Amino acid sequence: MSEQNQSLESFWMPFTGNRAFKKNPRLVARSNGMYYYTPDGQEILDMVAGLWCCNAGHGHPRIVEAIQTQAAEMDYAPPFGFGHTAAFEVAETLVKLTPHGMNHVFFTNSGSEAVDTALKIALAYQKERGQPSRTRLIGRERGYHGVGFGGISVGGIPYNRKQFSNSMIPGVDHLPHTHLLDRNAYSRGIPANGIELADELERILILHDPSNVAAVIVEPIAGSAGVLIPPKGYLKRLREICDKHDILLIFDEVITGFGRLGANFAAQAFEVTPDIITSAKGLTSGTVPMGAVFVRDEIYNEFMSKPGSAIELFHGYTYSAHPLAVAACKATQKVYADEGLFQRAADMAPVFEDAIHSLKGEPNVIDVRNYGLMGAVEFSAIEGQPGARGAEIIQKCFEAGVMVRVTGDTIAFSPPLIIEENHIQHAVETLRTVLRA
Ligand code: PXG
Repeated sequence: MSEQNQSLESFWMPFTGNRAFKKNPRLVARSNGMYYYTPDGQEILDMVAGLWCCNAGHGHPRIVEAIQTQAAEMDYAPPFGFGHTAAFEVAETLVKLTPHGMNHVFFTNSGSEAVDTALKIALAYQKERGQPSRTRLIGRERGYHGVGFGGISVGGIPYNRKQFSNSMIPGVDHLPHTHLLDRNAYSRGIPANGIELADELERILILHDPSNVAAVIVEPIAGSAGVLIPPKGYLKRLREICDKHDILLIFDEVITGFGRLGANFAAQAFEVTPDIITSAKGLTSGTVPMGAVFVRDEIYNEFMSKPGSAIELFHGYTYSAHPLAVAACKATQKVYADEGLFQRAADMAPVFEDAIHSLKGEPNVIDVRNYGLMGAVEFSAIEGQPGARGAEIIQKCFEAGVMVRVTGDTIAFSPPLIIEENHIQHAVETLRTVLRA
């Protein structure tokens, strides 16, 4: 074993083929603005915002300074039974970004924790309001809701479930996914076909009886599964069905929140208001781990309406509203607002759309799709080797100085919102060259 291989051995890497990676590592050492830099100084254009999270770009001086200052001022504050003022301040700032009537937020440290928190709030809420039979949860095929037991149970990525198939939480069902390649390939923005897939919710509800269902959870745009954009009218239809049967609707906005779609949240971009929004990633522009769960006032008020002053929700984390995360979040939100980055995402979206759709007709391309600053190019699989083409393409892109994300044979883009036109052209032309080679 070479010295380098030995030094990579101890870290059991997440969601990575460890053996393949350690034979051929893709290492980064530094980041700034739109770029990563490898240990030997090669510039890598970041077309995924790290992992869909660094929306303000890397190393923003105001965010860096806020974190440094906070580390010196107060390293940690206990959130159970104590508080620090900046946590309350940032909560007030954040709830102003949500749709009307969602004025309360619960802090976590990740998207996975946000999802499990949201599911627990939904279940506890149904009990609190006297509907204890509402225990079932409904997710969707190809959904990604993190890696907690709740998240993988409502999630719909087969590999993420297979190793744990006997340990899922009970009483979960799944909507069909909305990826209709044959009918919607090469859609620009919202695909025209497939609203009827939302009606599958009615069928599932008839099977289980709506009075047994607590909540439905979906990503407004499925990210991890390869940027699956909801068909026209689909999310509104889900909302209508949930309303009809008094069921909570949860939007998992871990990726779609904080400007990714050119709006605060997908809820506003698609004009559909859920009852609960989960978020993370762009919340702090990926700088310090943090997640947040926003709830409608009726939910919070239900918990607060009982007499007495006992604990209302038996849930929380040692690091909920960690001072470093709060400082990073405050600074990040200020940067987003002062630099108009959500509007910038909206302004750049058509440029991005035109650029990636120019890849139609390149070798093995079978679909291009986009919304806001999220996009994907899907390739035909090599026969008998699903995922092999995708893996090869990201490796070649990395060698050519562009970081993209792969899922199966789909390449995803989710760049920092500070992206400029020349970055978009460079990334697309690099991919084109890789495809033609
Ligand atoms: N919900 C959604 C919608 C996500 O995209 C999570 C929950 C979980 O967040 P944490 O912070 O626990 O990782 C995510 C995370 C990929 C990829 O390959 C996507 C995510 C994470 C890692 C990889 O596209 N999303």
